[in-house]
Amino acid sequence: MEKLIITAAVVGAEVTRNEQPNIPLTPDEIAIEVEKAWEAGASIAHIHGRDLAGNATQDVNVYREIIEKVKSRCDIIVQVSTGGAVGMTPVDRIAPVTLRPEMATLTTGTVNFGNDVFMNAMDTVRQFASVMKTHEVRPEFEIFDVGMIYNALQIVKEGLVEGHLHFDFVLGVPGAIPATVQHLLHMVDQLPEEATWTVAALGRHQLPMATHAICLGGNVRVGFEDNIYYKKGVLANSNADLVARVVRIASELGRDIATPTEARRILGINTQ
Ligand code: KMH
Ligand code: ZN
Repeated sequence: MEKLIITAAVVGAEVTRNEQPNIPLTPDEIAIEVEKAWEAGASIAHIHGRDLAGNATQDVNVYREIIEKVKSRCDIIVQVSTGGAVGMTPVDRIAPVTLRPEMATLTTGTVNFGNDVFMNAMDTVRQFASVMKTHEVRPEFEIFDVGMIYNALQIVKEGLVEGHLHFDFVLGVPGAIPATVQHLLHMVDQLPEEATWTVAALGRHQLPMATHAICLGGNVRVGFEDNIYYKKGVLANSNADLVARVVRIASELGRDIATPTEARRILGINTQ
């Protein structure tokens, strides 16, 4: 099996400091939190921006500051969000890709998101893929339900995404596909043979689904964006604690952890 790529989704767009007092919000806090997650074994940092009030923003200047601060501390792969928060315009959402981070997320379909709708019409998906291609940013397909895999494969067929294909299965969002082993196996079955995949499961599903992914040869995303607890009723002290636990489980199961350099090779990220 390939080495395990761990993504740390340290901030997200939705979690507040009231809900998780240790969530990083400012660029400095995010960079420090990412460095700790990297030290614990993460090779990708999935990043969202927050403004001075702590609300989600896709402001290029905020992302620029975060990326510069992260890169001054560690060599982790920075993956910017193009999902942003529900209700943002496509123009705002795609803006951080112009900074040419190594990776960006690309959600390939519309889905209910709790009481909201996370809009991703195919025209928007195509436009985002095209901007990523122009800026040589490797997409990670964010897959909230099975049909989104086929939308991703469709834009690959259209030539809008080239090279290695990497999918992130986001399981357990209310309104999207639930976090079960049966659903995970079915989704993995739909992928082209050479594609790689990660599981990002929400809340109490994060740890069991991560463990399944380790066993199945997939990769793992943990962090406050998806889960703020360490165990039932106990908030996590840091994103790094969640990463460190995955490293320990992987070690017990005999799966080595990928460094960022190894993750770049596995994901076909251009290092020139
Ligand atoms: N905040 C969600 C609506 C992504 O980062 O690309 C979308 C999201 C996905 O978080
Ligand atoms: Zn995100």
